[in-house]
Amino acid sequence: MKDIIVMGCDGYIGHALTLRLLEQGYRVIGIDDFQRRDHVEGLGSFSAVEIDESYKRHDIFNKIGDFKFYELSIDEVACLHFLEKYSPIAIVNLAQQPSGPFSHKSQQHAEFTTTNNLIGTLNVLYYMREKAPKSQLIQIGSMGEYDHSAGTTIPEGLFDLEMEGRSAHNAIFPRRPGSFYHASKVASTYYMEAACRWWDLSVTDIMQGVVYGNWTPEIEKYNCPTRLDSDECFGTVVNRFIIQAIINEPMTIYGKGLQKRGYLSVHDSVECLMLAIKHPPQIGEYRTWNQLDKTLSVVEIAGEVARIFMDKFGIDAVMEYIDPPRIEKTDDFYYNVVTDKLKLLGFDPKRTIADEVEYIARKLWPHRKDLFPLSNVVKPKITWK
Ligand code: USQ
Repeated sequence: MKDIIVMGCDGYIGHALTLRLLEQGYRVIGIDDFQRRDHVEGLGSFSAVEIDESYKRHDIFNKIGDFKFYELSIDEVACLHFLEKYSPIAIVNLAQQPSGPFSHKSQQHAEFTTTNNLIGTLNVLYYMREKAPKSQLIQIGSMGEYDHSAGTTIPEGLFDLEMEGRSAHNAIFPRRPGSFYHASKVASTYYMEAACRWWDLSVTDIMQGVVYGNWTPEIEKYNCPTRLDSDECFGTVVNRFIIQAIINEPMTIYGKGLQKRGYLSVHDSVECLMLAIKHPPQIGEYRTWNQLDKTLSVVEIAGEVARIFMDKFGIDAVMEYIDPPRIEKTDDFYYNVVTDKLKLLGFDPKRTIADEVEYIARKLWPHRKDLFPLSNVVKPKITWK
C-alpha cells in the first residue's frame, strides 16, 4: 500500500483529497491542528455546508480505507520526524494559512501566517532530508505569487531571461505578492527550490488559482462534505457570491471588478493533485505547475452566478460595487497564464462555475434561514491600508 502524508487533511481541499486517496487505495497519514475551524469560528462565521466533527470524518475515512491521524501544527519543530514507520511517496502540504485578508487583519495575524507557513515548509524539507529523501513534496503555492497585472504572459514558474545579449536559463519568474499571505508562499518557493539543489529533494510547487465549489464524487458517495466558507477571509469569491445570493445579500464586487484571476473547482483541484502524485518529478527536481481551469474577471463571475440563479431558480441576484478593501488593480489588464504541463498529463476539467452554483444552491436553499447569520460576516472590513 502506498503512503501519502496529507498536511491539512481537515481543510477545504485536504478533506476532499483525503477522500479520493482513500477511495483509490492509498494509505493516508493525515495531519491537522484544526486551525481552519478555529479561525472561521473566531471570525463569528461558520461553514455554509454543514460538516462533520473530525472524529466522525475519521470514522468514515476508516471505513473507506487505511487512515492514520496526528493532531499536529506544522510549525512545531520537527513535527514530522516521528513518522518513521511510514514511507510516503508524497507529502502534500495543504496546511498553510491560506487567506490574504486574514494575514492583513493585524500584525499578529501577519506573524502567525509567516510562522505557520514558512516554518511549516522548513519542517517538511528537513523531514524529507532526514527521513524521506525519495519522497516528493507537493506544495500548494498560489497564482498570486506572480504579479497578476504584470502585462506579460506568465510562464510555468521558470523561464529564460535575456538581457544585453546574454541569457539565463530556468530563472524563477518575477514575483510580486498580493498580500503577506502570498509573500509567505513566495518565500516558500525560494526555500524549496534551494532545498532541491542542495539536498536533491523533489518538489512540485503548484501555482493554484482560486478554488470554488463543494462537489466531488467521493463527497457525494460517502455523504461527507467539505467545508464552504463565505466570510471575507476564508470564503473565496465564487463561494462568497453563491452564499450572498442565497441569503439575499448583494454580491460584493471589489472596485471595478475587472481584475482577472484563474479559477478551478475543488473537484478539479483534487484531480490535479492526483496527477502530481502519479507523475512525480525527478530526484532533485524543483518543478512548477500553473493550476487553473478558466481565467475570468470578478464581474464575469458575478454575471455567471446571477445567470444561474435567474435561469434555474427565478431569483434576482444583485451586484454591488464597493470600495476595494485590498490594494490591487481592479481595472482590466492583460492576463495570460501558460498551463501546458497539466494538460500534457491529461488534465480535463470537469466542473464549471455554473455546475457548482446550481449544486450548492439546490443543496442549501431549503435551509437558507439557517444561513442568514452569515450576513454579519460577508461584508469586507479588513483593509490593506
Ligand atoms: N473579490 C471580490 N469580492 C469579494 C471577494 C473577492 O471582488 O467579495 C475579488 C478579490 O479582490 C480578488 C478576487 O476576487 O481580486 C479573488 O479573491 P479571493 O478572495 O477569491 O481569492 P484570493 O484572495 O486571491 O485568494 C484565494 C485563496 C488563496 C489562493 C488564491 C489563488 O484564498 O489561498 O492562493 O485564491 S490566487 O488568487 O490566484 O492568488
